Amino acid sequence: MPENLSQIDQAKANAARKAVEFVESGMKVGLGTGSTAAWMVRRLGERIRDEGLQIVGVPTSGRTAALAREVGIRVITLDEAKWLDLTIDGADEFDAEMNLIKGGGGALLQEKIVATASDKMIVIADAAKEVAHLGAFPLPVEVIPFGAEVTRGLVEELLGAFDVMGRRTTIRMSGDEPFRTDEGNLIIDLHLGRIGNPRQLALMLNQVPGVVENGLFVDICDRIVIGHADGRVEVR
Ligand code: ABF
Repeated sequence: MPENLSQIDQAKANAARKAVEFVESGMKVGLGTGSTAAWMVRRLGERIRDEGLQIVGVPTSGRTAALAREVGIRVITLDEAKWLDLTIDGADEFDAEMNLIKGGGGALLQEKIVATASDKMIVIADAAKEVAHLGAFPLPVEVIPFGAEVTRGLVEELLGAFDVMGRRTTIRMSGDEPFRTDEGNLIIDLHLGRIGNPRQLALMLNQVPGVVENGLFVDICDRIVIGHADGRVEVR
């Protein structure tokens, strides 16, 4: 591991290292996206090189696929794998019930499909991502480009029926252009402050035509490995 890491990067790297202990030879592993997941992918590469660990990986983004190949992980598609033993991925927020907000990195759609197609999902995160109530982190909603402003209006209308603190929405940008996901879709970020009922909101958002998926992960995560700033790693 490189020296001079910030405390937060050290915490992410420690959590990733611990989670990779759950990976065994023969497994088909879902590979998450983001800076914490990148530590996990690199650690898997080390185990392949040093211990002869034999796995195949299904990446959740183009970025992760490139890194996985670079570190020597055999990459296959989800359809080739059919089902996965384990997915390890980061998160933007998690609560005591292991509900998550994901998608700050824009890869929530593939992340949710891959995690759902896995026997187990382990989240890796630094302790700062734990919250009493989800929602301080803007909730990403992936929408198709056709009629995106109309879809956004329908989402705002829907929010009126929910126990949330704020209802502002923004289209995610990348410089002067709307951000595009790996599937060519757009992301609407919902600035909710606090989400009273994540399960219900997750279900209802996906009922809006034009919405492809949302970043609330409810009943998907089985275990969370938390890296603390003082070097401790906690497994829940
Ligand atoms: C992915 O990466 C996303 O779902 C989440 O948005 C993000 C977390 O990023 P990081 O690990 O860089 O904080 O897991």
